[in-house]
Amino acid sequence: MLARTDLRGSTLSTAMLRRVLPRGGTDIESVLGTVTPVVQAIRERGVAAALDYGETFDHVRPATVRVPSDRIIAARDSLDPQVRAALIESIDRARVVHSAQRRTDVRTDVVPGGAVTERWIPVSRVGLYVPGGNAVYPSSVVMNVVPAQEAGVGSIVVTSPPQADFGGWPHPTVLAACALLGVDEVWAVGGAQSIALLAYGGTDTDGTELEPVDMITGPGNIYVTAAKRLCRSVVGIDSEAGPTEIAILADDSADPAFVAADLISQAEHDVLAASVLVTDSEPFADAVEAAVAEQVESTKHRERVLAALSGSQSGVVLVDDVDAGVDVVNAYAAEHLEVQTRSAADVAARVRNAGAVFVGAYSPVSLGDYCAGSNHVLPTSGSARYSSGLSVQTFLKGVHVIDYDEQALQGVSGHVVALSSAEDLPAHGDAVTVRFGRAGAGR
Ligand code: HSO
Ligand code: ZN
Repeated sequence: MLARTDLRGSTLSTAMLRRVLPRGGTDIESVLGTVTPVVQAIRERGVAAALDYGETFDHVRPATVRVPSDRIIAARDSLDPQVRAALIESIDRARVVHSAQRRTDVRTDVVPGGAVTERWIPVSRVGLYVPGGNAVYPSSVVMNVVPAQEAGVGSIVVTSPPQADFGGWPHPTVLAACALLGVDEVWAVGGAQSIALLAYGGTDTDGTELEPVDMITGPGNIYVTAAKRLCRSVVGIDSEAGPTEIAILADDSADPAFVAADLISQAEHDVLAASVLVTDSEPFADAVEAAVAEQVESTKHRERVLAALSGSQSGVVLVDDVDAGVDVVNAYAAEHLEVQTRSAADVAARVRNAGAVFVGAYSPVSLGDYCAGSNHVLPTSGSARYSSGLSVQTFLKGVHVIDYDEQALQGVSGHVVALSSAEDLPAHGDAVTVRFGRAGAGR
């Protein structure tokens, strides 16, 4: 079911590789017409409009947008003990990794009396969207909240669709994850309306204010992504995430059953998910195909997985050798890249473009999805060529603080004046020379 692209014997440029490699695409433009009036309505009518849309799309209208805190506590207290233990482990590991990412302010003495300090200031208020839909994602709560908290973000709100099955509140496992993380502000609102409400704020049905946020993170479907694009001018947006992707670079030393299971694992997310195997061994590719065919029969979401694996975004790419495979995966820039080859760590060290790299037979993507300590919010659709996954850095703003004394300014004043003249902006030069009693010297 995995289509094959045979690149053996060909030397292709990166641009050509990008054209021939399997890749999906979501057409955000195509839903902008649907989403624009939603964003507009939330802007004008706030909560009332959000609840109206929720009634249409989620078939439920919660009493208030803000989830009462006793609901959140109750969800935590009735959480399955095994899930609770797993979430706590996931949070602890993520905290260890993300707390190590914290940055310190850096002061540079450029000249005596002239210093530039780079200060790292957390975003004040962040909104995290947690989707409903195909799956419930308490793990995404962890992956978004932990770096924000470790960055020092003071105010965090989680939004998630109201669920008719749970009394109009978000899924209890999502609420429980919030409680375990110490997040007590959760809004029961989903989809595009959720993004717009985070961006513009509103007044809840009981009169309490829902404060707008400074930045929105979190995954979502095409409508959520379109709403993020439309709200970009008023609020910071982490990224426009596309369907999830796994690429596996493997040689014949890998276990076909492991590789097949990993390809299936990410295909489970979405019919548009991409699973791509890059290998230099045709017999190995055949063995993986056979293992996929066998495993897919007993997998719970068989139809979804089959649709994803047989889509044009998935496939097997045959290459001459592992070196050529490295070129292919660098051109592809997968969200997740597994390296299951001989000397996997050495091969992985040559990867330049990937959201995250999973080394060897015992670092599957699903470890990273939940419990490696790494973040699972990663760049999709080839954007790993120029962007990174979610981290503490995502929630920090670098601010240069410039502190020169009189002598240090005077020492460089001639250069400032020369550059201001060259740009025909003499008032810039004057703003320096005025301090030394030579106003107008820059003209
Ligand atoms: N693989 C997804 C994250 C996820 N998997 C959440 C399971 N739950 C995108 O990195
Ligand atoms: Zn996953």
